[in-house]
Formats: sequence, structure tokens, C-alpha cells
Amino acid sequence: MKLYDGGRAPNPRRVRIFFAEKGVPLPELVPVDMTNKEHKTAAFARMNPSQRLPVLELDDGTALAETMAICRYLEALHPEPSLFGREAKDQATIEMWNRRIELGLFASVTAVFRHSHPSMAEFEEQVPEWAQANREQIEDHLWLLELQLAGNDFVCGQTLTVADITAGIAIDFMKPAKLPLPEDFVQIRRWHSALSGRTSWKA
Ligand SMILES: N[C@@H](CCC(=O)N[C@@H](CS)C(=O)NCC(=O)O)C(=O)O
Repeated sequence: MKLYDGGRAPNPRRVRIFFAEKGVPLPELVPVDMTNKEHKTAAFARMNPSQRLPVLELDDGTALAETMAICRYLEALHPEPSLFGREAKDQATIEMWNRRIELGLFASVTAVFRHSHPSMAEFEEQVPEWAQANREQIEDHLWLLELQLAGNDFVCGQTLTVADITAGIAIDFMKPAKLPLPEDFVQIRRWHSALSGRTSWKA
């Protein structure tokens, strides 16, 4: 297996953290330099037509792209510790929160970054109004997370799940997107500080 990796970019980080939380050693890493557009080459596009990272290449040549697909593959191979839930209700709850965060906070922070950061101008037809529209959504997304964390150590209860990885990386990504985390989000700050101290977060 090989993991085509994108360094500090958020989606490759989500996968590396997932491996670390599973206690599974990372496969051979193939660094792909996005600043040099290595993910835009014909060879890379043949493997992943979306031209995005990460990609997990299996020994039979299958190329798995999409962060959640890669995480689910790993969960199926290594069920413990479960990060997608074991029982039906837990699985549905984790799916609900992961989707809420991925389609909400994570997507809005990503849109702000992609449509406003100078480094993205080569990769995105930047629409400043779209960055601004998403910037205005951030606080609502944060409150959803803040209220959920008020009664829970982690997003879905007392143990870490894939929803924490998605949400924690979304919070990390606010910094390069130049989005401040207001002081009043005390639950998010408490939970994010604990996440940042985990060994996996250095992956
Ligand atoms: N939906 C994909 C998104 C992957 C993605 O956008 N990756 C970024 C790095 S975080 C990328 O490859 N960007 C390259 C580009 O925009 O050209 C996933 O969940 O893995």
C-alpha cells in the first residue's frame, strides 16, 4: 500500500491522524508537492481523476481517493478501536455529526481558504463574494459544535470518533483561512486543546 500525501493540507492530515488513532503504522508515503502542481500531472490524474489528495493505492493497483472512503477502508480492515461506531445507533450518530461538520464547518472554512488565500489563486477561480458568504456562516457552524460539546468530552460522547478528527481539522484550518475562534467558544477551546495534545495530532 502507498499513501499519496499532501503534507500539512487538511485532508491528507485527516487520514494520517486516522491511521494514528487506529494504531496502524502509515503505509509507504509518497509526498506530492501541490505547490509544484505534482497532483496535476497526467500520471496522477490517471490514478485520481479528481486530482486531489490524499490517495491510498492498494497493492492490487486500486486507487482509493476521498478521505472518508480511505478512513472507512481502514476501519473495515482494523475494526478496533472503532472510530465509526459499532452499534447501529452509534454508527448513525457518528455519521450524522461527521456529515454535519464536513458539509458545514469544514466546507465553509475550506471555501473561505480556497476563495480568499493568495496561494489558492492558481487552483481556484476565486470568488471573493463566496468567501465572504461562507465567512458569515462560520459562527452558526461553531455554535452547533459548541452546544454539542457542552455535554460531551468528544463530539459523539466520551470517546474520540472520526467526527472529532473532521471537526478538529476544520478548527485547525481556520488559522490559515484567517478565521479567528472567538473567546466565547469555551467548549470548543477545551476540546480542541485536548485534541491538539494527542500524539495522533502530530501525524
Ligand atoms: N473530497 C476530497 C477533497 C480532497 C482535497 O480537496 N484535497 C486537497 C488538499 S486538502 C487538494 O488535493 N487540493 C488540490 C487542489 O485543489 O488542486 C476528500 O475528502 O479527500
